[in-house]
Amino acid sequence: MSASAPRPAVSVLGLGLMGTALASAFLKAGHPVTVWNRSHAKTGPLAAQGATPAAKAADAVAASDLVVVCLLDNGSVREVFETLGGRVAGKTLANLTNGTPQQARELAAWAAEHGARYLDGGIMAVPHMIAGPHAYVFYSGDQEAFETYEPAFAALGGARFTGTDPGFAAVHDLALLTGMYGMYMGVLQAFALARTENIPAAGLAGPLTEWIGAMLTGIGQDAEAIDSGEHLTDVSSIAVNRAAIPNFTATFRAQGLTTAFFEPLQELLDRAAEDGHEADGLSRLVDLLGT
Ligand code: FVH
Repeated sequence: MSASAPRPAVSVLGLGLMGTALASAFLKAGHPVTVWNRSHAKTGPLAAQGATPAAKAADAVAASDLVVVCLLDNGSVREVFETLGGRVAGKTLANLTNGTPQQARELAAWAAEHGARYLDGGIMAVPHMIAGPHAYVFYSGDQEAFETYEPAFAALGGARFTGTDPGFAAVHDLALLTGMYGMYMGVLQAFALARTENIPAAGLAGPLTEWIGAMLTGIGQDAEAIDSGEHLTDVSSIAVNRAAIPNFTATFRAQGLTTAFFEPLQELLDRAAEDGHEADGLSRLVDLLGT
């Protein structure tokens, strides 16, 4: 977008922590912004920044061709969409609410039935990161709509189109958040163990951060193994990890902590070993995660 081109108007539905950050970023980038929230009081701070508050979702939708939606969940989105009905015709709905691929496909079908273009999105940022260098959003769905509004989406951070299947952004979002939740669960267990021996969390934070950072450098190698099916390792085998896990369960039990975190991992390692994969790396376990 050239410096002199007018910025398209954007309406933001949902002014929770994230919706407020999104609306504020659009305002700062020079877009005319209309905002709506179920509890009207939340429009106040954005109105003070220059946004136009709308009393009804339908009024906000009427104000802009691009409608960005960020609500608690896709059940709420569906409820709000149902109140709008045919008033979304001709609009682009960019729904950045966390949800499932199936919900995204259903909302895209609903939008198509009502004459709107639909983009689903997964926000890879927390509110204070929005518009900063590390924030980006996965999008999927109507490619023409994405290309039309890509310069506007740049106000939020990076914009990564993952495909025309509306469910793809949610798949990417959920995959990355799965990695995050796995990390958090591990970190919480680490703090819990340290606390049983009066090691303060602050004392563990530095080494834990360094260690997790070092381990993250292996993700690319794991990806190559998973895509090629070649899991033989010169780093750390199924056999050695299988031998180590009982040390964790024994220690956690002895310290009065639950061992539930380790049980699924132990079960996967046992199955991999029984299937003859003791010399493979942990990437092999991906093959055992089917239901
Ligand atoms: N906050 C974060 O760090 C994450 C980062 C990644 C993306 N997530 C997802 O973004 C969605 C919104 O999250 P949020 O943090 O803004 O959530 P809240 O501050 O709790 O705001 C929720 C808004 O949803 C409105 N709302 C709830 N139910 C309904 C409904 N039935 N009809 C209409 N609006 C509804 C709520 O309105 P109100 O309670 O203020 O009246 C808020 O505007 C979410 O999917 C995250 O997973 C955020």
